[in-house]
Amino acid sequence: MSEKAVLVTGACGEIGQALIQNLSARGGYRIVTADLAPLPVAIKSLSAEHLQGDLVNRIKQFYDYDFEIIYHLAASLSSKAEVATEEAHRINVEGTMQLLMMAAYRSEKYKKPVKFLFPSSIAAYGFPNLQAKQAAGLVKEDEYNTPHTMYGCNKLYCEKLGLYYSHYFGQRHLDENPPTMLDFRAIRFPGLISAFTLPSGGTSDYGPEMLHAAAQGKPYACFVREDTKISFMAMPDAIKSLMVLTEAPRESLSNAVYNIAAFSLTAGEFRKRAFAAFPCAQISFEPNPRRQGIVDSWPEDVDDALARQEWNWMPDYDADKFFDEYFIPEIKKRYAHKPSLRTQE
Ligand code: AKB
Repeated sequence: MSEKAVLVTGACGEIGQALIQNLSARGGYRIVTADLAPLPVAIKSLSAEHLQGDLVNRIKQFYDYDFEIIYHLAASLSSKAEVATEEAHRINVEGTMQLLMMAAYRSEKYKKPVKFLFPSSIAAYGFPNLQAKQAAGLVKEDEYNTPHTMYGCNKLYCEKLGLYYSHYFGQRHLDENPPTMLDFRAIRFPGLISAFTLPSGGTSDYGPEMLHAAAQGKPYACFVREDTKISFMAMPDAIKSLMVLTEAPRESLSNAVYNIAAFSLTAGEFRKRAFAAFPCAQISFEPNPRRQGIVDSWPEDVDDALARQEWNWMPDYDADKFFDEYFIPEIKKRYAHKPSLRTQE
C-alpha cells in the first residue's frame, strides 16, 4: 500500500511532536516535517525528511512535494506575538498564506483536494471586559470574534484565508467547470497540556507551567489571578481531534472552523489539583497585567456542539480523568529521577 505524504510544519512544537508520534504509530504516512529548528531526538527518526528554515523564504521548495495532508502548526503564540508583532504576523499570516496558495495550486492542478488542517485558537475570541466574559456562558464559533491580541487576529484572519482559498480563490467557483479546491479544516483549540513537553510563548501556559513546576518541587508564581478561568485540554485529545477531523467525510462538514472543549478550570483549581498530587508544591499568584488582560479576553468555555454533531467529536479526558489517568501518573514517571520530587501516593 502506498504511503500518504503528510507535511507537518511547526514539527518541534508541542502539538507537532505529539502529532508526529501519533501518525508514525498509526503507520501508512510518509511524514515530511518543517520547522525553524532541528528536530528533537524524540521524533527525529520518525520524519522521512526535515525541511529546516523559514517557511516564507523557502516556500518554493514545498511545491516539489505531493502532500495529501498538511498540518500547518507553525505559529508564534499569544504572549510572544504581543512583544514581536511584526514577526508574529509574518510567521502566523504570511507563512499560512504561502502554504494555502501552494495547497490550492496543487489541488487544482492535480484535481485532488489537499486537506489543510489548521490549529486556530480560543484567542480568536475577545470580550470587551471581564463581566462580559463571565456572563457569556458557552461561546459559539461566530460569537465575539473580536480578538484583542496579534495572535488572535492572525488566527481569525487565517481562518478566513482558508475559507477563501477553499471556496472563492480565482472567483471561478460559479463556473460550469469549477476548479478542485483545497479542503480547509480548522479547530479552535483551548489551552493544551502535555505531560511530555512544555509550552513556550503562549498565555494559557500558566496551567502546564504550574503543574510541571509542582511535579519538580520548584516554586511557581502564576501570572494570572486565582479566579481566572479558561478551557483546557489534554494533548492526546488535541491529537485525537486533528485525526478525527482529518478523516471526517467532507459532506458531513457544514463549517470549516470548529470549537472543541474538554474541561474548564480556574487557576485556583489547578493549584488545588497540584497540591493534591504534590503536597510540597509552592504556588503563588503574581498577576502580570498584560498577560492577565489577554486571558480575561478569552472565553471561560466554548460550545463545541457543532463538532460533536458533525464529526462525532468527544474528548476522552474530563478534568478528573486528565489528572488521575494521564497527567499525574505520566509526570511522576517523567520527573521520578529528581530528588526534590515528593509526591502523595
Ligand atoms: C496561547 O496561549 O497562545 C495558546 C492558545 C490558547 O492558542 N496556547
